[in-house]
Amino acid sequence: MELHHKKHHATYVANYNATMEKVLDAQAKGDVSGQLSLQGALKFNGGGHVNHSIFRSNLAPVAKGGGDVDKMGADLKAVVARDFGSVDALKARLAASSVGVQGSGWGWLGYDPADKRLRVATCPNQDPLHATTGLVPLLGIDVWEHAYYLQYKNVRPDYVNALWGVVNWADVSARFDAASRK
Ligand code: MN3
Repeated sequence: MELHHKKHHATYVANYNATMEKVLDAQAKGDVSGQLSLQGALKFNGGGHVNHSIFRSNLAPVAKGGGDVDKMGADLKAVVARDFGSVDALKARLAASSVGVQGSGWGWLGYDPADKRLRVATCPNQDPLHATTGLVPLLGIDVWEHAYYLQYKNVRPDYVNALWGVVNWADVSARFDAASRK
């Protein structure tokens, strides 16, 4: 996780800032084609930054409540029961979708503001959940190989199952409360 944050996340931030400067430079020159050619890099690096920022606050060491489902707020707990049946059923759905991502990407628990329901979704590469689907991200699972190859080699299911032990349900609940109050 330390390497993941210091190297990978930092690279997305640096590349996003560098791309943004090129966008502004192209804009200053009135170069619309140049601006459009940078959209892919903007989405990839900006998405990498947004996704890893959420991921980082979604996790906590066990000593700080990581993995403790009792830290889940009452409102989120009720909606999880309504939409999935149980917390275990939610975990099973999110794990299966995340493990099933082809290539690199993310699994998400999101909130759909249109019908006020929880959704499990996946995104390829670093596509940011909200900007590309409209779902508000509550809990992200990074299934890029760089997230797990050092500890879990190529065994993505073992990594996803181990992640449940460090999920910060208080953070997931705070995100749900903020999204559902709007
Ligand atoms: Mn990552």
